Amino acid sequence: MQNNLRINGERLSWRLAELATKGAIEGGGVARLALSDADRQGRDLVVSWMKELGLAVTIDGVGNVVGVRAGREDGPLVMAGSHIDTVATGGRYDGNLGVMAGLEVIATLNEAGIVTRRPLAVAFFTNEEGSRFQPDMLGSLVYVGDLPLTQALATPAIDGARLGDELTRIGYAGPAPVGKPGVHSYVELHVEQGPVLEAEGFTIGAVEGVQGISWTEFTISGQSNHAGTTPMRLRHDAGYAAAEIATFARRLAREIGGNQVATVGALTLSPNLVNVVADRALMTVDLRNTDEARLQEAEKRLFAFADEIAASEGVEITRRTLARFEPVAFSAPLVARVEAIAREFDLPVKRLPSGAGHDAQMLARVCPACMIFVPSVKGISHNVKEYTAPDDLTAGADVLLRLLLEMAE
Ligand code: HGY
Ligand code: MN
Ligand code: MN
Ligand code: MN
Repeated sequence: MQNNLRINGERLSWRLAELATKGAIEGGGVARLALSDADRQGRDLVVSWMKELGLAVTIDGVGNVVGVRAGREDGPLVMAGSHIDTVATGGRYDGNLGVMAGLEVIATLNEAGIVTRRPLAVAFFTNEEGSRFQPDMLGSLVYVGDLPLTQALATPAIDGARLGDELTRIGYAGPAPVGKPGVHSYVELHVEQGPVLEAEGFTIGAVEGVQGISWTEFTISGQSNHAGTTPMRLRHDAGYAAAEIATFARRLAREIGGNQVATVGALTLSPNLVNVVADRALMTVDLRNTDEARLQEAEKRLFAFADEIAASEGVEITRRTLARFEPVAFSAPLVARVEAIAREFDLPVKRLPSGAGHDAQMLARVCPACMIFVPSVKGISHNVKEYTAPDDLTAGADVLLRLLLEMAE
């Protein structure tokens, strides 16, 4: 009976569409920055669905929400999860799919009257994206006990708010303790957010791990001056120094090779006026690589270049690490099961690393964890045009259902 069990794809798509109305933006995307009002609306909707499905809902000190379905026995949780916060130009699938598919699994088991041996859980973690508060995956890092709650609550947002105050403001500062996860195994369904599965004609990705991530914020202080009267040799131009660092980062990615990526996503100049040499620049550089040694080499060269530019332009450059996670390998037996189940369902499946960070990489610190990818159309994500075909959403959720059933017996 259980082997033929499949999820209800229409209901899954319906939930995703409903959730996407919370923080909906032009173009069909979603803006639900962590702990914003839109995030609260999304949280309230998902919590109401968890309760409708009969889950026992707990909220912990950093706002992580876990819905538990009792098993025939007590014990560690077999968990599906992800995040429902988004970037400011987000799509409706990044993170949301893993949580909605988890709820769909619960609904399917409720309908089938199946009670698993181990308890099942569906979780969403606070601030996975790391856009508003850094680091990313902050909530799941606290959940597994590797970031102290007090430190997390003191985290400043890029808009100046304090994480703990925002949590209280939206009513999600919960009583449940953090750092004692009690998870037996963790499976996260997620859109690939890259071009590989679609380009090579695969439906399922058996994700072998997550690449290393290094986020650095540079503050460049120069001297504001008149754009017309100041000779070039007398300038200490923070804007120019920032531009040099940005072009160096792009060159670095090419030179380091492999799957090295480098991104300058945030760059603000002040006073940001057409006729004033900038005296201050604030910029971020996101470096990633599956190979830790290469990632360290990229960081070393970037920091050395920044020191050179500081000296040659006569500006002061300070840097702050916003996030730094080494590459993570997922549980080999679980990755093999994702592959085997996909094959059993006649779904073309490929093993691949994840270019994006995910909560699964934090859960992997405390239990066997894995991820299931489904294709992103044109590899687009962190963009309102993010899209995954309903059949692929359903296929991924069916693989999730089967793997959770295996883990929970
Ligand atoms: O940036 C990331 O990899 C993720 O979306 N937090
Ligand atoms: Mn995500
Ligand atoms: Mn994301
Ligand atoms: Mn992510």
